[in-house]
Amino acid sequence: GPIEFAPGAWLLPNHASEQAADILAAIRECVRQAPLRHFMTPGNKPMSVLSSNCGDFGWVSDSKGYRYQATDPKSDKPWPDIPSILLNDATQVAEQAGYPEFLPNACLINVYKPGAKMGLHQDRDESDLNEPVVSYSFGLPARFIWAGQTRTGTKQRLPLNHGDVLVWGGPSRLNYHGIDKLVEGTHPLTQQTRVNLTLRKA
Ligand code: MD5
Ligand code: FE
Repeated sequence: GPIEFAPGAWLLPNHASEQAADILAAIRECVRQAPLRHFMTPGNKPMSVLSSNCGDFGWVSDSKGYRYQATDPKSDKPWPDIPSILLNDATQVAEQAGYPEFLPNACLINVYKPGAKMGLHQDRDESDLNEPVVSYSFGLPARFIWAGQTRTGTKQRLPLNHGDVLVWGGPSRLNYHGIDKLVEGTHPLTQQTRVNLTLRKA
């Protein structure tokens, strides 16, 4: 069952494994319309993950900074809709964790290949930090790093496996976090990758 590993932060182990194939098929259609790309950091270095978005808003990064925007900068077209199977599940999961009526309008799609990582950061580009974040892990396993309210605090590590779902809210919403360098492997649904879907209210 669900594990509250920090105040307001829940891990639902294996929650989405049954729906994984359907969710991933819908996401494959999204990235056909809005292709994966390496966003550039504000320091003008390519991120190691491959990214795209679905939803009314997408998280983007370039030399001008991080922001949410309604169109894909590659095409200037709106992002694809969030697949209903994913949107409905995210609302349910948030409710189970104590955050009723979560209606995300942004879903960041991050694809990790072996060697890709995510440095310690806070998710603070959203306008209402009282809204939770719901995050799905599919495919290859990863080690989640989580550091509390400061970058320099004690780091805890949490394995994230295929089908695991995380909900962050309340006092844990601004915790620093990242992903260790992905280890080589192969998964029947995602081949040599980890797929992370992070749903937020922009
Ligand atoms: C991942 N992705 O597993 C993570 C999952 C990202 C990102 O960090 O920004 O794309 S999201 C984990 C998360 C979200 C919001 C708050 C906290 C963690 N937290 O307070 O630790 O690839
Ligand atoms: Fe994050």
